[in-house]
Amino acid sequence: MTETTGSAEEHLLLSADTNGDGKPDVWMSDTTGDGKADLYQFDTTGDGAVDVTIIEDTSHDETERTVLEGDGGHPLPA
Ligand SMILES: [Ca+2]
Ligand SMILES: [Ca+2]
Repeated sequence: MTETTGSAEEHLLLSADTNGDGKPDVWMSDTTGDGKADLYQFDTTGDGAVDVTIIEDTSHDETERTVLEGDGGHPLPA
């Protein structure tokens, strides 16, 4: 596992290749430093670039997920 580009407070926990083309398309990162993933990024188009970014806020009783970028899982029109 290699550290990707990103700010110092953003730690990549896991990346996965879900469609078998050798390029990761799912990334899980910890932005709060507690060791638990709270930033999820997905490449829905298979070009290796992130299309959907979801951040998770676990500071409340109910986990809140906010889509920062993209539409939550559907490929964006080219
Ligand atoms: Ca892939
Ligand atoms: Ca993409």
